[in-house]
Amino acid sequence: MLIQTRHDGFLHPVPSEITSRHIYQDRRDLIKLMASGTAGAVLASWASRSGLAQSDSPRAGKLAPLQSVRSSLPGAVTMEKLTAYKDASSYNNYYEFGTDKSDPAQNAHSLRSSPWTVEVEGLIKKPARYALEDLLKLSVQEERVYRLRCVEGWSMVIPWVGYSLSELIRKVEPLGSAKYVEFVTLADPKAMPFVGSRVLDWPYVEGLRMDEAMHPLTLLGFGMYGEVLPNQNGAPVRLVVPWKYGFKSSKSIVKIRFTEKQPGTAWNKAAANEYGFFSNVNPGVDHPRWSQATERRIGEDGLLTRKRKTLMFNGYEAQVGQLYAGMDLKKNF
Ligand SMILES: Nc1nc2c(c(=O)[nH]1)N[C@H]1C(S)=C(S)[C@@H](COP(=O)(O)O)O[C@H]1N2
Ligand SMILES: [Mo]
Repeated sequence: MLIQTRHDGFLHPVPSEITSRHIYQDRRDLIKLMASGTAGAVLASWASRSGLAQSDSPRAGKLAPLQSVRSSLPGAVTMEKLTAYKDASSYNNYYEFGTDKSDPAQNAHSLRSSPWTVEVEGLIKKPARYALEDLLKLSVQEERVYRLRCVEGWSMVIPWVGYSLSELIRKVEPLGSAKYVEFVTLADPKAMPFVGSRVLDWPYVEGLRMDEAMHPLTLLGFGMYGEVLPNQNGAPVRLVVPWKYGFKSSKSIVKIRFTEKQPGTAWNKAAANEYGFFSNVNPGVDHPRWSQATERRIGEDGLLTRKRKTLMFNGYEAQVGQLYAGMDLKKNF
């Protein structure tokens, strides 16, 4: 089924793969934007997105829909072709469920993502335990189309649903002494066959500097492709930090802790010379065992497909470059 959007020849029909609820919300946003006079750019993006969607529909699965509005944040919606849902949900890193890319999709059905609570604690005025339902309602759910670049050399373009982590951080009122944020993820040996193995130190922990955590592009994600997250992508709540290597985007978060000292992180503990705390995407700083200058976009794997050049900060330099002004990024990799 095709849903006709506008008839001035500017917009294309939108295929039904994008849920009608989604379209409806987009149209409402569009009407608001038209009233505010900023619709031009959005119309252009709409046109190209629907055109791309037609040529390669990133068909979503059959999970619960998660309503969202398209983000208007600068840099939050790349116009690149979306990775197919099938690829984004079957080629994963989630070591708690195994180390092969296909393991998480095969094994993560044992993850019970409901009921779920996230404890927020440490150097804040308002420590709290958030039930997932309350966390979901804390702010407006936005759709953000981010590139995600894995440290292993592949990348995807995924429409995430969530809101800026900064919304939650403001609510809990960090103390002046809070310099870092630590993200602790679920480590349930009953549900997760590799917890207990010696590949990594469990639970999987990640961390950000306070200004990175507060950056509006840092997303607390609850969904993708207009639906709640599949388990293998980190249900029910994960981080998405688009200018950093994928492993900074911790999945299935159970605790967020504000600290004065830089937290130890899973991959840094496993191999400090290979994975630094910052892990910003940087084509100029190679991994000790491979180059980071290029990447393979999942879904573009033809024989003649050229690798893509990896961009500084994964292409988000205009938005986040300032965070690292004056820092030696070869040392602080
Ligand atoms: N808890 C947890 N989070 C994790 C990982 C993991 O093994 N465990 N892998 C990371 C890595 S290496 C990547 S590339 C991304 C992959 O996210 P995706 O599968 O949704 O694309 O998740 C990150 N988050
Ligand atoms: Mo990764």
